Amino acid sequence: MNALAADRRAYYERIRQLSLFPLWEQLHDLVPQEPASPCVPVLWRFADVKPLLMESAGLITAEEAVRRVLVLENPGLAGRSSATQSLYAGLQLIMPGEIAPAHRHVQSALRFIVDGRGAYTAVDGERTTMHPGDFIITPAWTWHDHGNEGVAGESPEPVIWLDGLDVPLVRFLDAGFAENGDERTHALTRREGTSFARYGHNMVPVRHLHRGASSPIFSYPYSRSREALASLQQREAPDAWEGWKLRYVHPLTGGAPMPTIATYLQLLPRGFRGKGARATDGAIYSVVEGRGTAEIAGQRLDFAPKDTFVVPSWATLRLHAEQDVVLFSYSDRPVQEALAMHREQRLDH
Ligand code: 1HN
Repeated sequence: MNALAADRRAYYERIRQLSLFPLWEQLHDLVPQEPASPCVPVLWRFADVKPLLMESAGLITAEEAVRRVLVLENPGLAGRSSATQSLYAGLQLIMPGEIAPAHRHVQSALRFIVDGRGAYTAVDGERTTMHPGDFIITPAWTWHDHGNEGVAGESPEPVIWLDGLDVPLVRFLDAGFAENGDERTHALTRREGTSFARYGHNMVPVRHLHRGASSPIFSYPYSRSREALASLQQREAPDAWEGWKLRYVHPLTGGAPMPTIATYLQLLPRGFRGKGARATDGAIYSVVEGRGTAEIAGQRLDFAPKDTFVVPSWATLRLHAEQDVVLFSYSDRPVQEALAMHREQRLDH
């Protein structure tokens, strides 16, 4: 070490006593030329996770666990309960007859129903029956509880859904509050289907209009979203990057259903070989239908229905479909757009 380097070292040591350090040693990491996320591409096969989730039902009840969930933690973000830097993902199991008790929190949540029938979630006084492929929201600070009463006339089934929350984002902002309900279930104040009747048909009530940052629609049923994609498939050519891709909307604003999370459903036709694209919003994908491959930053992940995978920020994604493929996905794009920092780039191969 020359004299100058030794002087610098000694100086750094001295100023560290006062919680100071020289920016010039860190500047390149603090202001990268492009996103350099520690988040990595990763896929969880449902065939691997389901048996482990079922095993957990023998170890703990939903009631004791409060939420019986296996967290899908990105290996690049170990110990942080995060799928991407801003978003959380987990697979939640509710067995027939169980209740996951009422609570509310500042974190916004989505449920994407993956497996099984007969469960419901109650949000802000209204119950919604869950069907595979339904996209359900739990807006910030709304009371919610879940249960599984089964389908009349059918044998009871375990029900599994993907939870998506803005947990890491809220933690980053140190803005989290939560409360447990006094009762196991929160009182119902509206009959099932009321919100969808009011807001789910390209119409809204003339009086008593909902005012809120989150959508007044709690459930976006798969049957309706899937029908829209099937109809587009018969009418127009797919986009070369993403097939037919639709965004779920807050019916009163046209924006995302919740302020922090955007959600999408897309269809890729059998044999589709998508061109590459990247975006600053990393995303979590849930495979609804079909097998295919996601090539993410050069890594090939073969997916099957009910699998979950993560595309990190600014990683190039190419999608290939062996069969007709339907993908649900969510990201923090509304946050990046509100802050005027969202970017995407489409490659021509
Ligand atoms: C939560 O409240 C639920 O209500 C699921 O079902 C997963 C993960 C982290 C924090 C809160 C739920 C959650 C969660």
